[in-house]
Amino acid sequence: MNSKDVRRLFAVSTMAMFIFGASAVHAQVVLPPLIIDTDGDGVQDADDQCPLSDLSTTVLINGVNTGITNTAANPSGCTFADLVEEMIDTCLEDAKNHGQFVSCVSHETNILKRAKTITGKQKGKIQNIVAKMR
Ligand SMILES: [Ca+2]
Repeated sequence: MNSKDVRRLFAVSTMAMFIFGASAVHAQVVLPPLIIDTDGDGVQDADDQCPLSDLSTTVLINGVNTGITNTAANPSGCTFADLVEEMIDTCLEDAKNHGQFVSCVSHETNILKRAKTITGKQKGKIQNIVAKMR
């Protein structure tokens, strides 16, 4: 290899490094974003307002079956059982005694009945279970 060939090889190598080198050196494997859906309800945790949804077939309150059919998760990732649990928890937190707790749940279930989310019979079942809670 004479000096002309060396210069040509150097020029070609430099050009190749310029064209391909930078991208080759910095090439990274781009993985698809990791999608985590802890409760398997189809709403990924990042968007799930209830990441540990209750996916039972019926709504349970304090372990007692209301007989009310649970729903699949809504677009926010919450089932009807999740919403009932949240209602019960909120009433428990806000009430100073059992009477206030029962009154709170009664008020909330009246709203659910007016919105036709539950029937009058289902409202009665929830209120009956809650009245017996200690
Ligand atoms: Ca969920």
